[in-house]
Amino acid sequence: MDFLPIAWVCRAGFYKSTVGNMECSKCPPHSFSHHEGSLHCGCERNYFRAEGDPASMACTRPPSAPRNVISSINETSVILDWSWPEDSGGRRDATFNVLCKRCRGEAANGTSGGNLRCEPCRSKVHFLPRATGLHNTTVTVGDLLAHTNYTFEIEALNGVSSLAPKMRQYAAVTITTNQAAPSPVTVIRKEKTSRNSVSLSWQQPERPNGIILDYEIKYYEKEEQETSYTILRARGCNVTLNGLKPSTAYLLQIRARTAAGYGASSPSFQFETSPDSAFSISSESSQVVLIAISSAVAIILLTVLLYVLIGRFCCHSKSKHPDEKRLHFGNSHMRLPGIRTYVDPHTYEDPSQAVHEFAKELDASCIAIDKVVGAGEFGEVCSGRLKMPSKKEICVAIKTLKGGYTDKQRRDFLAEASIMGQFDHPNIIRLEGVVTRSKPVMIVTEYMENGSLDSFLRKHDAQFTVIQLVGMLRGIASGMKYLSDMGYVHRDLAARNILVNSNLVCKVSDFGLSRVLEDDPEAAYTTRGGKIPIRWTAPEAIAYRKFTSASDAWSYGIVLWEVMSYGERPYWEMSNQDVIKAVEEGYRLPPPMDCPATLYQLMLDCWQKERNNRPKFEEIVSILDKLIRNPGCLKITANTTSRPANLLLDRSSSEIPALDTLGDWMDGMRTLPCKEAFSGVSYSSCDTLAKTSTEDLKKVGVTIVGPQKNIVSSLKALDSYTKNGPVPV
Ligand code: ACK
Repeated sequence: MDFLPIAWVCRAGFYKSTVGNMECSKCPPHSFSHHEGSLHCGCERNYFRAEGDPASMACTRPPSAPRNVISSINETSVILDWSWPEDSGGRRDATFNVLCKRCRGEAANGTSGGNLRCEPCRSKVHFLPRATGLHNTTVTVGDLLAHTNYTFEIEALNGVSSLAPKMRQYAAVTITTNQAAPSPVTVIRKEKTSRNSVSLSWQQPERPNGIILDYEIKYYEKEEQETSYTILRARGCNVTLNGLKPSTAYLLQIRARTAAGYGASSPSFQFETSPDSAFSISSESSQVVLIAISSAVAIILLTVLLYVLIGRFCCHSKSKHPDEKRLHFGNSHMRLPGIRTYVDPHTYEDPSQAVHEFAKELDASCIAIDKVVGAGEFGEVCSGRLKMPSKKEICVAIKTLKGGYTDKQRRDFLAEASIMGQFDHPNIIRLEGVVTRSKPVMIVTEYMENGSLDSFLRKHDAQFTVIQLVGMLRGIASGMKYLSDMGYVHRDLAARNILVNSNLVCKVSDFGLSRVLEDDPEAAYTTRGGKIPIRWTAPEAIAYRKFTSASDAWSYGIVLWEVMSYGERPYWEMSNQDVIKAVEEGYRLPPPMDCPATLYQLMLDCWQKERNNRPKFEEIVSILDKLIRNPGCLKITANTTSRPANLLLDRSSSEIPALDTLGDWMDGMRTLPCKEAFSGVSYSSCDTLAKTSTEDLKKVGVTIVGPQKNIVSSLKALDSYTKNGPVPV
């Protein structure tokens, strides 16, 4: 510290930078002077004065980290946006540096987390406007590699940051780039020329951005200037163009194709065919040349033949075309000719390719989010509007993927869209598209005004006619028939996964593979490890994971029960273990209150232990159609007043209860070993039941005389009921 030699010295906490009679100044913020006569004030700990800062200026410190970093990925470029640091450090000269790192390992997307090994990005990565000394809070980074993890560290700096390297702070964001078309082919070589052919080879594009499916080779006579051209495709990096004119200049362009589409064309490559004279032959040597040509032709023909054969073999063994990657799920149903088959997105080498194969990429600017309507495992479910250019605005539901997700979570989230995008049916929720190139990642579907079927029914307890309920059930069955025809097994069919629109149309939703079950709060872990929604699942699927359309039919029976009981919980508060045991022992849910006997019969058929005896969805649709056409068949209810509604029925019992009422008769039917004999007829024609004789009953094993009589007279009463309305029985 310097001291003034005269009496007018400044006291501690004050300073005077020049000698003279001027007044002492108070030390500016974050500075101090402990001694009298200070010429300037020193900075407090962790505060600094940059070169050129006047003594009157407060001491400052480096800024805090930038905040709220948002990344918007567009194929292989990303726009990074962030907010100013909360603490500027007391200065106004903040700038930002962006450091790019290419990372391998499992990324925790959107954050700096995850288990990543990173290295500095290649010098080819471009920053716009630049990587360092940014005055604004945004930068565009281009020419990244496709499908690659990057971490960007955004550092805030100011005039004193260089004085305190340890205090420098940055925010980090990790992203994964999307798929992108391949970069252009740049190197083309002429291998061989003749008067009417040329052989060429080229180098794979520098950035293939995926697996190159093939190359498109376009060529034309230079003079014709592209008015007519020829296009060839090649799988490898070479081609021979035949049928060319001698002594002619040609221009050629090559472009590579991946699942993301075609890349840009190569610059035009010029070549010329040999003149006619090159192959003109003297009369003396004509015979020799003729022999040589014939041999060459024979060799070429042989080569072509071999090439075709090998090509075919290769195509069969390793084609990557999606049509050839169809998975036939464990479905006992025959594939119908002309009906497309579901493609499992996980058969794609990169499942995120599948999403672009089956789902339309939407521009986030076309979507307006209105409000949050629910929560999914991956993020919020919102309602909103979608306005596509030159299309009418429509209401949509938007499922979002919340930040901080891992690559796997992103893949699983988008797998649902890859699956949904393959379906097109009025009873399957329609996918409008996905947003994957900006954040948040979204799945956009049609909007279903009445939400999930289970809560909708609970809200409207006993408010619908049976025909309305059957109409809803018919829709669900029709959607399920479509799925089973496609070879898709839902595995989580339940009223909570059915959505209802304003016209009471029900649509099957919630698609995915293992994810569906991970996502479902009803799903519980089984002893074999998987997670299964026990109450909705067929015994063979619980016991040994035999999920088929027949196990979906079991679940459909449970949905039928849920619908007819207005959203009651199947098996009430019984534990999952008790449910498994009871079902295994042959017990089944009883008919819901006021449930038409025919519908209860359908439930019981869906719950056949032997899965091949369960009705196919096609049959269920046809049964429900018949019921809708013959509503009289819905008038007989399966209720018993004497038995509590929350007791399971023992289907295996051979004991036939006293059959005093029509309702009791229906109950009796359910407990008979002969029930199967009646299945089918009961749905289609109530008359048929009435024609059943004691002989018929004997044939199906009802040999006890009392019950026989009761059943036959009950059948007659049933016939009369459907024709004439209620009669005393
Ligand atoms: O019963 P909800 O209102 O209907 O609550 C759930 C919530 O999001 C979580 O799944 C609602 N939801 C899901 N998809 C849609 C859709 N497409 N239209 C309307 N609501 C939906 C669902």
